Amino acid sequence: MSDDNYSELDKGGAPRQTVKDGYETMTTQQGTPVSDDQNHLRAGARGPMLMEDFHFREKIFHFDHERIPERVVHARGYGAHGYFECTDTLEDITSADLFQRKGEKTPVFTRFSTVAGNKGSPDLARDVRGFAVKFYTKEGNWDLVGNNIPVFFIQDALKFPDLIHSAKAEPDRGFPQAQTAHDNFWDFVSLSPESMHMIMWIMSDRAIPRSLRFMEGFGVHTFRFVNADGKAHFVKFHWKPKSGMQSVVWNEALKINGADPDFHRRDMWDAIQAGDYPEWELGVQVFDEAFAETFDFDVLDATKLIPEEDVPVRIVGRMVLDRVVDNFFAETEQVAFCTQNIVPGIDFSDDPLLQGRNFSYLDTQIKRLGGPNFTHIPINAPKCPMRHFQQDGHMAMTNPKGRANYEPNSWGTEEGGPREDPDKGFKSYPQEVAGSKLRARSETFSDHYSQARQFYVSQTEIEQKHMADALTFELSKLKTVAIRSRMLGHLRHVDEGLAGTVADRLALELPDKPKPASEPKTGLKASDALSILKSARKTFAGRKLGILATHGVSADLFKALKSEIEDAGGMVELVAPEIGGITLDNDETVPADQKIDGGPSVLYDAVAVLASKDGVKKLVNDAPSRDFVSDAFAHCKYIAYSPEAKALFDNVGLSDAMDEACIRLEAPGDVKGLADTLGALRYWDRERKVDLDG
Ligand code: HDD
Repeated sequence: MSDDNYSELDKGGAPRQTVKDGYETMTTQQGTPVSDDQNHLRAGARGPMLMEDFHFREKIFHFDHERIPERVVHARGYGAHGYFECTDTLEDITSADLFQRKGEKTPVFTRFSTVAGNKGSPDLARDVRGFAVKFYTKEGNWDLVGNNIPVFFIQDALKFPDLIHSAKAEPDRGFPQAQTAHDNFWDFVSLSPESMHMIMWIMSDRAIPRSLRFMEGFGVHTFRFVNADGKAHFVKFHWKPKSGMQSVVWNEALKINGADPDFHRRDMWDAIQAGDYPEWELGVQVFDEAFAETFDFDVLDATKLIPEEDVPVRIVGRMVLDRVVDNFFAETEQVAFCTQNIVPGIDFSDDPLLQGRNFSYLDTQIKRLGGPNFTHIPINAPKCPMRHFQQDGHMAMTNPKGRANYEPNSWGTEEGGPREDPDKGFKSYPQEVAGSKLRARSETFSDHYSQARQFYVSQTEIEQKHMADALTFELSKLKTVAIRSRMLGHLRHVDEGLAGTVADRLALELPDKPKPASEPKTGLKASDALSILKSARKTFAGRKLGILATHGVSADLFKALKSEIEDAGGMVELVAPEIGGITLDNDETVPADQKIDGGPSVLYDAVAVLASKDGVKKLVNDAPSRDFVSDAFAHCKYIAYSPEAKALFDNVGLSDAMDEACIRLEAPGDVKGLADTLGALRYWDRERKVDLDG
């Protein structure tokens, strides 16, 4: 801003901007124009404050009340707007309006989150990610409040407070933040064998996604689809990312949390702003009572999934997120998801976790948003007509007109307000219900290990290694050795090899296996869909290459590299010793996106180092430049480099280690096909060589 924008100086000497500079008039919340927003009203220039200063009081009062309670779980989140497009109609299976017409779009708002950390915690915690979608359908809002993992820790909602208390910071010391690597969490789960399947998932790379754009989502529970004839099917919901799944490695996650704690939200914001809209396919697994009866597990048990090999996922639509929020608080913070929000054609099942959730979400919104009218907040309001006789309450914004606030009434169709629609109105599926009133867990929920094992054996060797690493890391943080040991007992039911590896690394004897509630099933087949790497889509689209470059590098090579990546739908950032950028060998200047201290290689999916002979001399002694290459190497990334840059690799001791994923670029032509190669995303063969526990 130029100094011309100041019309006068305050008495204190500070420049003052006023309406004379072309700005709009500032007012109080009451619309009263403000003459001075720099000094409160006082008795004499050096005297005490006067209570009558309504502008001061209003401004400070409002500031004092800016915060609302953060969500008790999933406090840290990031949301975006978009649409759902129906690509395959489901009219034979559900009457839900959004699935009736191919090509029709329904607006959505989606919020992703971590579970355990508070609002200000880092994005790359090892944690489940929330994946909550609000569909603004023509027949009301449908909230599909899921996670990026298809199963859950517990079977009964009554245990949710215990689970969450154990996972969050310990109550006496107030730490650790956003981590499960502490005694309370592992104490609880090791005493709750039903958690073992979920434990395998959170110890896998699913819990450290590279981007919110590169993860799957799941409705988790079994729901019901009901068609126009009242016939019901069971359904499970799946979100599949268009760009495929991708995760980081743990050492990288730790460093990203330091380099950019907002890594995931920034990535989402940047992608949408760049027009590279994140996209997922919506798939459904539809099955009937007959399948449910013959399936090995109870479909009402949220600690179990149905392998895609048993019931294929039918793709019925796609979700595109194409608009960032205008205001984070108004939209992302105030959005209120409720599992109870369903629409005609969709219904609940008797899953005891889902039934309990249906109470909790509405209840929590009242606390968080301050009253029963949170549905009047624009982000929560349906986009279809709303007509009812509910009235008043705190902050009522949309209020009925006329005298009718009850029914039946005698005021006729013009003034008498709305009435029920017996044909199209929501009807619960008329399921037969019988049984004694009791507190009990069905025996069909008692197998806690079989699917944990199935998940483990479905992984590639490198993914299994990551799980052993994660378990070792987490358990190594416990102060109580007995809890470590108890977990090893459970792991023996999952896989003896895994239990043995973790026991060795913790220097513990393997304990006896705990007695299972029911004998685990043997012989469940591996399911490829459960592995990130087996379902890889091999593309660099939507990924980012970080080029560390110095003055004097070849303009032709630099430009060829940039085009190769951008033409493949990737992004490129220039990292340079100075933020002013670099001058290429044709004297052209390119501004840097990051100064090297602020652009470590952990922020990129692959890296390149381009240096001139003189330039590289600077890099070899620079700690951030040295970390840039040694981290990229240790994190199994693809690394392209110009011949002059090799000195940097030699200097950090990598000269003999360079492998086929270190790609030498001598001339511009060498970049041809590089984007395809980088589509593999990591060169996992390297990992065993760079890891003590290899
Ligand atoms: Fe929950 C928030 C997902 C079990 C109680 N949950 C919340 C959010 C997600 C989930 C994504 C954040 C929504 C947003 O972005 O605003 N929760 C799940 C999944 C579960 C699950 C996939 C198991 C399948 N949750 C669960 C249980 C209970 C709750 C069993 C309680 C009985 N969850 C809540 C809550 C939250 C919440 C306390 C906190 C903030 C909010 O609701 O809006 O009501």
